[in-house]
Amino acid sequence: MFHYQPIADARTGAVVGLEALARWQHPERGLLRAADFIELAEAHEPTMWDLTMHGLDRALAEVAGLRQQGNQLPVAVNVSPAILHRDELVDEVSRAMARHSRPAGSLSVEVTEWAHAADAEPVVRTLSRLAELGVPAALDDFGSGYSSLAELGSLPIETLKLDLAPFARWTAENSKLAIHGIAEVAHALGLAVVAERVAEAEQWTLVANAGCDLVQGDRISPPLPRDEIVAWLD
Ligand code: G
Ligand code: MN
Repeated sequence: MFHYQPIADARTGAVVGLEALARWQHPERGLLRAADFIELAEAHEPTMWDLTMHGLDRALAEVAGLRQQGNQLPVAVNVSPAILHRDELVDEVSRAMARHSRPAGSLSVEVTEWAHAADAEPVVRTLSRLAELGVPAALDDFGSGYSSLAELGSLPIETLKLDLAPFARWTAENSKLAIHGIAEVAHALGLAVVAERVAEAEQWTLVANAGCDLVQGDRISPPLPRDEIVAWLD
């Protein structure tokens, strides 16, 4: 099952998309976040494949028809490099979009957990083919996860998702300088920048002034079940 978190324009606050985040309703432990079980699934490639394919179908079904200011909201699905090398992924994505009558631009993928990538070359091929299909890719958790400058410059991506967590121990002034610099590099490479984990109003102001294009985080909305996000969007 998924919860959905809005991604908004950094200047206007207008919602421009939703990220689907995996959740697991555990009978004893309650609602588990992706961080609590995704690593386990990643260790077993067929499990990760099934989870992602099932999730893709659910996310397309649940977000189809959701509009904001007259525009169809696109949904971003997280995909691990552990399965991005599989050739049949592009056909599966294409079929899922057709099944839900979703046009190009209504789905994107976020590339997570780069450490699990066996080999970059097949991943580059898959991402290029997805882009041709109208499914752009974002590099996830830049700055805190495993994604690095190597991926930033070599993958066919359109968006950089910059995690604000590492800046928690920086001064505001240094954070602003660094985020500004990172945004400049990303823009020079033709990428849009999403600031992730924007929790406070001051952080939103800071990242907007530093040139980030989009914002995501609890300051806008935490991830919510589908029905609650629909109500929130209204
Ligand atoms: O929601 P939470 O903070 O637990 O998410 C932790 C991380 O797990 C995030 O980086 C997110 O992108 C990733 N994640 C969430 N859902 C999925 C999913 O369905 N598949 C994969 N591969 N990663 C996911
Ligand atoms: Mn993500």
